[in-house]
Amino acid sequence: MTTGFPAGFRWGVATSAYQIEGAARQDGRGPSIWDTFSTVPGAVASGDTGDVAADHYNRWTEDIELLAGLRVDAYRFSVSWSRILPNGYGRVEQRGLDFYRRLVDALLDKGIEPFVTLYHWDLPQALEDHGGWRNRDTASRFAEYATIVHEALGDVVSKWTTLNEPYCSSIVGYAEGRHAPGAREGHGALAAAHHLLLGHGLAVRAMRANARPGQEFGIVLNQSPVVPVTDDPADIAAADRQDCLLRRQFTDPLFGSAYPGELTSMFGAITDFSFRHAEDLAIISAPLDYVGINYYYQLHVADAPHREPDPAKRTAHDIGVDTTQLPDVPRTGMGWPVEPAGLTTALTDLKARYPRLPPIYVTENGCVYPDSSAFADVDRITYLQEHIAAAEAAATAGVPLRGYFCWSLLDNFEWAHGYKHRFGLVHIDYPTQRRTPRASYHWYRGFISAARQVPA
Ligand code: IFM
Repeated sequence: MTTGFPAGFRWGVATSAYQIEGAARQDGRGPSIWDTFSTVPGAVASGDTGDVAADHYNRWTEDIELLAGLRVDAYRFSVSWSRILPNGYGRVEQRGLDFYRRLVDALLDKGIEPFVTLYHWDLPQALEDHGGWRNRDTASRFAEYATIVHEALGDVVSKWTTLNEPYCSSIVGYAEGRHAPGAREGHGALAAAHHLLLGHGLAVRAMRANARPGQEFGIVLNQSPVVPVTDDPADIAAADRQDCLLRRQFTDPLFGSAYPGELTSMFGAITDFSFRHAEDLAIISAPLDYVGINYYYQLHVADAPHREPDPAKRTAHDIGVDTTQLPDVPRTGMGWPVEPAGLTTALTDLKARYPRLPPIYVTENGCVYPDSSAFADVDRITYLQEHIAAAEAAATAGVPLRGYFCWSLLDNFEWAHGYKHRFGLVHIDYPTQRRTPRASYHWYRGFISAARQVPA
C-alpha cells in the first residue's frame, strides 16, 4: 500500500464539459469550435459529435452518486464557456451558471471538493469567427469569462484552473488541424499558444483581485517526456526541439523567465513574433498555487528531414521530428505505449527544471482497453496501479505532489476519435445512457479507502 504520498493527498477523477455534457443546444448554450469541427466531414471518427455525449447535463445527479460511491476527495471538471457566454462575451446565460452552481453545491454536500477548469478546448465559435486564439482580444475575453464564473462560484470553489493542455488548443488545433478549429498554419499556432498563456495570466490576475482566503489558481499542462530513439546527436537534437514545442514553450514563460530561444529559430520561415508584447511575460509568469500535469505516455522521436513550409499550408509542427516511433513495450487499446516510469520522469524533470515550481497535481492519467462483457478491466487496473506507484516514486523523491486524478469518471467523447475509445471507470451504453461501473471503479474506490488508512 502507498506510503510515499503526503498527508492531505487528494484522490480524484476528472472529466471535461464537451466530452460528457451533451445538451449542445439546451438552456441557451452557444456553439463552440468543437460543435462546428465535429460536423466537418472526416474530422471526427464515425462523424461523432458531442451533441449528446454522456448527457451529463441532464443526468448529473446520477453522476454525483457515482462520484460519491467512489469516495473520491475531489472532482475535476470543466465549465463550458459558451454555456455561460453564448457569444463568448457580453450577454450572460444565467441558466448555464445555475447548472454549475447546482453541480458544485451537490459535490460539496457529498464532501467532494470541486476543481474547476475554465477552458478545456471548447472556445465559443463566435470568438473563433473573430480569429479565435490567434487574436489577442480572445485573451481579454477569457479573463472576462473567468471573472464571471469566479464571481458566481467563488464563494464555494477554491481550486481554479485556467487552461487544460494549451499545447493541444494551440499546436494540435491551429497547426496540425487534428483538433478544432482544424487550422493548419504556423504563425497562427504560435500566436495562439501565446494568447492562451496571456489569457491564463490575465484570468489569474482578475480572479486573484477578488479571491477569498484559501483560493488557489493553477494551470494544467500535458507533460510527455520526449525520448530520442538513439543517442545520435541528430535524434537528441530532434528530441530537444519536440520538447521545446510541447513542454518548454509553456513551462519556460510560466515558471522560468522567458520563452525558449530555440522556439523562434525552429521556425525559420516565421519571423513575425510581434504578437508577444513586452509586458506579457510578467503577466504570464505571475506565481501560481499549483500546476497540474497530465501524463499518458512518453514520446519517442527521431530526427526527420525538414520539409520547407508550403506557403499555402505551413504547419508549425514541421520541426524536423518524427513522432511516430514506438518503443517495444505493451500498448493500450489506443496504441499508446505503457511506460509508467515516464510519469516519474515527467514529475521529477519539472521539479528539477524550475526552482519556483508550485505544488503539483497529476490532473489526468488513464487508459483505454477493449471491454470484456463483464467489464472486468484488469488491464486498466494494472495501468492505474503502476502509474500511481510511479507518481508515488516521484513524491518519495521530493516532488511536491498533492493529488492524483484518474481520467476519466465516465466514457466520453474522445475528440477526433469520437466514442470509439473508452477511458471511463464507468461504462456508458450510449443508446440508453445506462451507466455501469467497471471493475476499475470498484478497485479505485477500494484503493483510495486503503490509502487513507496508511499514515503518511
Ligand atoms: O480525453 C483527453 C482529455 O480531454 C485531455 N487529455 C487527454 C485525454 C485523453 O486523450
